[in-house]
Amino acid sequence: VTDAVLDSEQEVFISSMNPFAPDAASVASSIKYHAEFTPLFSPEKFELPKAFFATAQSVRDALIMNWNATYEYYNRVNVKQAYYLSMEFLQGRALSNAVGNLGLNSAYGDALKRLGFDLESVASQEPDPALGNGGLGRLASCFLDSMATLNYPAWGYGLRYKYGLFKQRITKDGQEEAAEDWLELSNPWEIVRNDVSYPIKFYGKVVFGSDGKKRWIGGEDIVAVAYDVPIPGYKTKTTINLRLWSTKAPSEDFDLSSYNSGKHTEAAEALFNAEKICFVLYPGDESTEGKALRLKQQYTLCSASLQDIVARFETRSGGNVNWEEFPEKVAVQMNDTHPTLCIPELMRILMDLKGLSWEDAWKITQRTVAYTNHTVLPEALEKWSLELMEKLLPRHVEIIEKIDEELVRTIVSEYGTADPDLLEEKLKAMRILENVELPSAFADVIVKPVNKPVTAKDAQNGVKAEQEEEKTAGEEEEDEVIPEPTVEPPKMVRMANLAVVGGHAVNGVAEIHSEIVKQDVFNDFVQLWPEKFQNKTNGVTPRRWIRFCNPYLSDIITNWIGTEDWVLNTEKLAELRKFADNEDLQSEWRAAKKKNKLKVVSLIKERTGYTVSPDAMFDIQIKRIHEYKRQLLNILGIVYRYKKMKEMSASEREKAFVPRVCIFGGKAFATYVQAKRIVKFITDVASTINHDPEIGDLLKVIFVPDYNVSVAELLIPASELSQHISTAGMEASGTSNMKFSMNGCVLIGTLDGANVEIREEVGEENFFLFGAKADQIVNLRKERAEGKFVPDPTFEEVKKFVGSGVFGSNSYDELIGSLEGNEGFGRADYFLVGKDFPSYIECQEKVDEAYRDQKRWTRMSIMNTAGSFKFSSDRTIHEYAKDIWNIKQVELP
Ligand code: GL9
Repeated sequence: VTDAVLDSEQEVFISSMNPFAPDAASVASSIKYHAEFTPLFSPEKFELPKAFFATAQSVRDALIMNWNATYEYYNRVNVKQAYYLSMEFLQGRALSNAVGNLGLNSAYGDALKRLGFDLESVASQEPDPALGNGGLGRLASCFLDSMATLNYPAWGYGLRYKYGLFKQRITKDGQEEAAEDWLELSNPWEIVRNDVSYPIKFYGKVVFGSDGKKRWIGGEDIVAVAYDVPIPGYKTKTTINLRLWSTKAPSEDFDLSSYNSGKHTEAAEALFNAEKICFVLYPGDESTEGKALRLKQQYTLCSASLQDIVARFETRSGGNVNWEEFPEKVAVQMNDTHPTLCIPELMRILMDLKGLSWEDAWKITQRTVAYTNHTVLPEALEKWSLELMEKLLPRHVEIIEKIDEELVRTIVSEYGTADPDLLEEKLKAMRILENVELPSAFADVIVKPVNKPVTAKDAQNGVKAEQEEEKTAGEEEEDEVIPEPTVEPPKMVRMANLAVVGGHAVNGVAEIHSEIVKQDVFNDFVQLWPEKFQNKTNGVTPRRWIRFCNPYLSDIITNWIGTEDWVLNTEKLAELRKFADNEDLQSEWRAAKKKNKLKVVSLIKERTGYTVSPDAMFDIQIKRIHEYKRQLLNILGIVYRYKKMKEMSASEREKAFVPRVCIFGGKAFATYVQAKRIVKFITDVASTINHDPEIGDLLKVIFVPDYNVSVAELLIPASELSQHISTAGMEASGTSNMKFSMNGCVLIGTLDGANVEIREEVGEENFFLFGAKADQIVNLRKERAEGKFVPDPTFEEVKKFVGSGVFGSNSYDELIGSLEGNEGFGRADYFLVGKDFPSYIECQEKVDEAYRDQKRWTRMSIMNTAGSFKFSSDRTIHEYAKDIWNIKQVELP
């Protein structure tokens, strides 16, 4: 910026920029400066979208100063740094969060007032970046906030998708998806780093170089370019980095002569091929092309990030590189199996590019990487076709084969050959390569064939068939009668097994989940390496999820416990317990809830057209639509309630039921047919009940379209009851349960995921528990499939009611059929909706009873906030730092 464009006020702002103390006047001049000189909109008018961009640019100035200082300091002190690699970061809007973390709320609030705006409406102009699908991506973003806040030297690495998670529209046919062009008006928070880019290769072949070393040559070359997003900590100068990669073709790949001869599409083919890798978050992967694209995405993330990490390690070593020190300077955390290619990629870099031996490279790799498992659903434990991977990443397959061979050696030496059945079982469960011949060195060690032949049809359906089988377990095997020629089953690479073998730590995300991981999913590995397995119960950032999204409640908490320290030390929230029955606190508490509910009343009106009463209980279930999360149980409970209401007189009804607004939100994966049927069913039920004049405010059902982080920030503070009702053992943790509880919402839930620990912390009397326990599920499913299960009459009644056509001509056969026993649509109620239905209904009656006594309810609400100290992501990050990454906090001077 030249002096000519700086007016005097701007100069004052830049030179006196203490991010903790600029006054409204200097902030206003900085916003005006950006409105004039950051050329995104017409210079004449200062209107809303432009006001947002100018404000964001001005905040960015403050962020960049701290971000540079942090970067420079880490380089100088050369401490060990952790890198969180994730295919997803569900960041949500950044403006209020950045202003809040910098402690600049009143400066920006006042400055914008001077310019004729208010901070809240300016902030609401920001597109909500959704580079994630749900809990896993949002967790990554909460972790970044905690890393920065706690002054941990740590970065995030991800991909910069051009289109984020789809926009959801609700029509009379249910959910429709549209592309989410979050970059349309540009992204003020990112800094494109044309100086930071790396070559990425696909396809090609492996040859021996003249030095006798392996070389990966030929194929398709693309370039990954870094886009940096500064992540500010709360009340600290530390501003860490989220580095997102975007892909492009090397500039020489544009074929100018083809272009000039009129072949425009062909000329630009290489460009498109490279750029399409980062077009969308989770491209549909039913097709082979889709699978290849997803694998390319994963490899791009791993390769670019590791090249970058290695380059920084070399720079920081100052020309004196000692590779053995690598794990003392670098920790890499793999967020689920998606970045598992880190393992062969680090091996490749160390051996092929840096000249290390296999043994040295393996030791370094294992000590560097660690793996977090986020789900036990078999369809989410990724497997890649060996054939596809061999084509796309031939050198990595060689490395994986060798890792598999070493693993076979370990297994054989551990279990011996005396009991071939045992050995076969172990190899089958643990090998990285599935349906692949044993390495030649072991060919005669094992007498039995490791892989059973399957039918051609099975082979064709590959993993898909296996996943479907898991999803729809209980289904009769139909194709046994027709004899078919047997063929080789598909050869697969099991990424979870690779992650367990290649990393030094494996963790689950809640106590019960980590137990299931140990007892069930990776039990064979636990027997070999018990020391690898850990638990790290998830957490959420109390900055975004109370302090900023719920200012009314935050002020009350601060007043009653006498300090705002609780935002950093959530254990202080426990002090609220002693005031739980205090009438003054109780009435302030209720008033705050009411104010938050009023905001949601407007949101509902605006998004759905329905008018709801702020005096009714707000009962919320917001999460991805999935059968295991059992939105179907919730809506059938509502249907049952409605049926009972219809059977009563008006006065009976009013006595029997507490008025409720039942709110749903969430997206169904575009090709998940059953989940989309659930969305459609909820909206059909809503439209019948909401238009029933007899029912009025006693019951309203709302599906809030296009659920995202910003919507959650409005709904959670307004919630009174929230539903976390997954089939026990299936939700690894859940994180919205923590957000709700923090905001004084009472939970109804099963003993699943983090619910178990939340209930322990807030007290069982402040949690509505129902349903089967995780250790009963296998047996219950078996009984169900054997026809031994006798459904409760209430369940039969509700299904019949739905079938009678009250909710429109659609009979919902596929939906309700999935809840039947071992016939009908073949789902045999895998998620045990029928089993848990009566206990759910009974529990909901207890909820009504508790809510009628507002003193009791408010006490329960306060006890939830007071008991939520454990669920801060600060606690989680401290545990990762100490037990897995071995990194230390470093405060900037
Ligand atoms: C998930 C689990 O299902 C959740 O229970 C868990 O809280 C989060 C974070 O650990 O991870 N795993 C997973 O694949 N998703 C999760 O939410 N799914 C999405 O993010 C869509």
